[in-house]
Amino acid sequence: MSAALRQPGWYRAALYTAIGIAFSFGLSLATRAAYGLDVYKGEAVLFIAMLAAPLFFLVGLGCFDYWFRWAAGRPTIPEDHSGHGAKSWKDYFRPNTDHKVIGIQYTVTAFFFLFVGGLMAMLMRAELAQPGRQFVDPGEFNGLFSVHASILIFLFIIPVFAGLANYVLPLMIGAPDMAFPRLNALSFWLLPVAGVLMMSSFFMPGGSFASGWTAYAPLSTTAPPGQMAFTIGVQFAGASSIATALNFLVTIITMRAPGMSFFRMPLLVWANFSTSLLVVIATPFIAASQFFVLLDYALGFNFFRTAQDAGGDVLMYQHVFWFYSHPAVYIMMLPGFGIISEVLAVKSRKPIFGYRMMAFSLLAIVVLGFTVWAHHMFVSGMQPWIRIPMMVTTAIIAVPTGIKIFSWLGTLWKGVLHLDTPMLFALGFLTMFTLGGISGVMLAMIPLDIYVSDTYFIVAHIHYVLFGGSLFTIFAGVYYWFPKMTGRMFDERLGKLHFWTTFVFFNVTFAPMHLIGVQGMPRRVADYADQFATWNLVISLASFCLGLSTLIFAYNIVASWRGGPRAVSNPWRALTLEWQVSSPPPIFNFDDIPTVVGGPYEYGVPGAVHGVFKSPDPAPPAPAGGVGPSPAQQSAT
Ligand code: HEM
Ligand SMILES: [Cu+2]
Repeated sequence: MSAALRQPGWYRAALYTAIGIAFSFGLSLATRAAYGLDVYKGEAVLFIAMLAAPLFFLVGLGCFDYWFRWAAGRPTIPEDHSGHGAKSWKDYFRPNTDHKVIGIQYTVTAFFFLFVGGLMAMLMRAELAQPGRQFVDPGEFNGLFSVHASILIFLFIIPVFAGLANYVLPLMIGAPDMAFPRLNALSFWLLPVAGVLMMSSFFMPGGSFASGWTAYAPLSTTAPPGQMAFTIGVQFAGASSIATALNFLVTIITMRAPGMSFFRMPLLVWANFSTSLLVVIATPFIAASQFFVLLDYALGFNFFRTAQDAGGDVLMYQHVFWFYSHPAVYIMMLPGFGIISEVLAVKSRKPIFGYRMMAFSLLAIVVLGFTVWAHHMFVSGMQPWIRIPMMVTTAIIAVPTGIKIFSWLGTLWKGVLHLDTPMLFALGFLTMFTLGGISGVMLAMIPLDIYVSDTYFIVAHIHYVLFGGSLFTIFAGVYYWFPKMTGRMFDERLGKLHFWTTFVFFNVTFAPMHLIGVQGMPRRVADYADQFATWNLVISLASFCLGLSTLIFAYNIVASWRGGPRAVSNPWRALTLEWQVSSPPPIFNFDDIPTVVGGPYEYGVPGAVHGVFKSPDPAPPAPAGGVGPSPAQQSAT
């Protein structure tokens, strides 16, 4: 037992978590005693524990062992490559530095949060099925929609894209791993911490955080302590995405295979390159805003507090928050754009129409994404003139997005379409995201925005974009790379059933929300006027069916992973590099170093090749279990 407690792993993590709690308890008591305050204050202990315990947990788990030894000048233990790759399902429950294992850990964890967040949505819809009070009181309802939205944004969409890219991106550029494998593992393990914090807020005194995922001050600086579960949880999730983004940037810039110039990179790589730029520039802003809230809340600073002439400025919170959160909507869109480009080109056997414009439009979105934040504040009392430039830039950002839509349509045009599951989700994405984009352009117009602000029209828009947009691309991507990741084929009939049930019930759930929104049903309410009763019942019933449809997906994935037919290395006859190796790929991705000789999408062009593989003559063989550093590891240390 004591040996198990010294080794990094779950036992040591439990021990260190306990130490972390004891430490925060002691720190709080000692500091309060030193300042002559009441020695015990539950809230103070809780806050320090929320910060300290997760960090102790990560140390115990072994996330920092290597760096601690290195910092102390002691001999570091080089990554033991016998731990690379996963041999049984148990290997997914400990830190691993293989990008393929991390990719799956990320993706599965994120889907776990999708189901948690989805259950909360079902509870909300149960409450909203009829006017009046059914299951939860208004306070609990506020908690439900806040945690629902926060979990789905910070712990599902953003990380699941990082997970999929983690798996396929190094393969696509011909690299043996990510640039910083240890940092990669740490990025993943920060996520469960954030998730546990957010979900545990339901058990905190005063209830879960209930200020919405936007956590506007001064609501958030005066809420019960559960609010800190958001404030601190977001810090962990944000640190995770910043670390991953840096990892992607360095990997893409420095680890491309010979011949892989920027304009030979698959668009998925371009998409993650752009997203990572957005993440490293924007995410520090939300980190700062939540840090200020924490200081206001716990220590009585006055960034946002205006009470008793503290001198704070609440409007400032909104500016800083949206300076992150508008770019964040593209953090939630661009990786999906990449997935769709892969799927559409392969499944219509056509080169991507306007490949370079596709890449440039991604970069244009990165830049323009920072110029529009105040369109979220049209009704919040800014200088009226600021609204005009914000309306204009918001309309302009639709241009690069439009370029992408038309390029995809151009790719489909006269293609040989293979309407299987990934393709159906890609086409579903195209239509649904376009509708979400149109309601977005409508919302950019100040007069309309003022009219529908805080109504169900917003809820409709947000779900067309995030569910019909992001989630459809995620499904497309999971089905598309499923054979590569698991070595198995999924059940095509169940996949199609999943698509059609999702598509139909998605529209029945969210389309009527436009209507009741324009008619004046306010958002974020647990109860509503009788005139909206019929539509709300329809919406609730459809949303339950929509919830059930994801069970088809879950069943298909689990059953096919365990017992589906074996996948060949390239079931879709795709050209990009990840399909040129076995399914699943060898431990270090490539037995022979690939050389890239052409574009990634030359489908239908006779004799076109993207990459060729040749053995690098008598050079050292690829490292096998436990001996010698891999190229990835050399660059990591
Ligand atoms: C079964 C599907 C879903 C249903 C029935 C559902 C339902 C709801 C409801 C009732 C709200 C509260 C609306 C309000 O009054 O503000 C909400 C908010 C929200 N949902 Fe969902 N949701 C679903 C799926 C998703 C997914 C997949 C995502 C993202 C991936 C998502 C993201 C959000 C966000 C960001 C908000 C907050 C909107 C805001 O108020 O700013 N939802 N959802
Ligand atoms: Cu925005």
